[in-house]
Amino acid sequence: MSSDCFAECARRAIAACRQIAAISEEPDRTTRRFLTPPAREVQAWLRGRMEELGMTVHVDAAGNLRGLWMPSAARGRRLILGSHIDTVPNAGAFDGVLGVAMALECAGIAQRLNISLPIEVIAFSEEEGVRFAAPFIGSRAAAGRFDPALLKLKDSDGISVEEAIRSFGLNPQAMDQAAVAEDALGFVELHIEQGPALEAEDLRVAAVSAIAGQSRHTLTWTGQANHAGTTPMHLRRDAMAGAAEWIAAVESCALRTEGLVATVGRIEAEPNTGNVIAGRVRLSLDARHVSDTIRTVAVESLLAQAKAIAARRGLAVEATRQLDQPAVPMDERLTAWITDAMAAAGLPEKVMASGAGHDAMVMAARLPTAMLFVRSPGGLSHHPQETVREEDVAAALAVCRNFLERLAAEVG
Ligand code: HGY
Ligand code: MN
Ligand code: MN
Repeated sequence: MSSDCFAECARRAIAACRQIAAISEEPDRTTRRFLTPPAREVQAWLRGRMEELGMTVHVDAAGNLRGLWMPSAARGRRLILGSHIDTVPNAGAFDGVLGVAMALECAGIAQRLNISLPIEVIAFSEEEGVRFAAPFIGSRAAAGRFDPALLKLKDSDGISVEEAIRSFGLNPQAMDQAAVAEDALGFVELHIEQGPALEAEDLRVAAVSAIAGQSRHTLTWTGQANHAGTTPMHLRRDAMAGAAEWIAAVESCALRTEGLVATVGRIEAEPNTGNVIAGRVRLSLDARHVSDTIRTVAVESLLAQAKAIAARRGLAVEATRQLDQPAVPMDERLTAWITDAMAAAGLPEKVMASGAGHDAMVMAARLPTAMLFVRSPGGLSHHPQETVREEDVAAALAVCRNFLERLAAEVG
């Protein structure tokens, strides 16, 4: 295949992402949560592309859309490619969806080159964890690691995961059938880097060595709501001031701990009005590091600091954990084949850790798993100006072609 062919495939993948970005819960920005109506529209759009590729298509009990191309000459063991189609609020067009669009291009490239390798493409239903504060629902099911307790979680409208699955026309009791074939050759996730590293080195693509571990908590600070004008400062139990002191502590802990990132991205105050001292504040903690020990020690220290700040201020603080996801190394053999494929495409064999979480970190529990990153211009992601360059996507697809041929040759 010529470079023009890869450029054409890249243009098609980027155009798909931009069209899908317009399918949203909100009129003027991209927001697409787990099993909402826009998710069904995106599935219909992708199903069309899968059927054009001659794939057999189904939606599993967790709402993952799955297309399987089984070449007649193939003997059965498949490669699984994919990523997620849900988004954060006010998202960009490429986080997750580019991985699905590129996976479909890979299937087309394999067909064009008669690479006799069965390929299953999965569009995971839920990676971000926005609707139910529980990420990776789709890939947990695909990895055979679905926890039935997830079915009970409720969204802000009081709808449970179980009800959301049923109203999408799916059977939550069939979750076991969502697990991917255990004899699959492996899972590879194509994804934007979502950070500044590749741009800083002026590189188009990178393989991934490991995905950082993640801790996600919600902390609820409780004080005493009172009149902002009549309550003397020394008589206050101000939940907002206590939370603010802790948020500053979170930032300084991350600044002094090499490789740690920690974020308070969400805050809700009650009664959330200017002339009332906040009686209750609920906020999020997201902490990540490639070392699980450093991450867990830092989180424990931050939770202890929260208790100390609350005690000194006469507040109560309660922490609930949503996620304790260990760091996950990628499969060395698949990653070596990817870096070989990069070299064969004339690209530097860059390998880097991922600060962002991905479905790959869940799928790795079931299959040999690897990732290929595409540069994020401006290092921007989880933002409407998230973008990619056509020539980087084309380069990544040339790497994929080399990788597919290597995999087919290795499995014979
Ligand atoms: O938050 C993450 O790391 C991913 O984008 N869901
Ligand atoms: Mn994301
Ligand atoms: Mn993502």
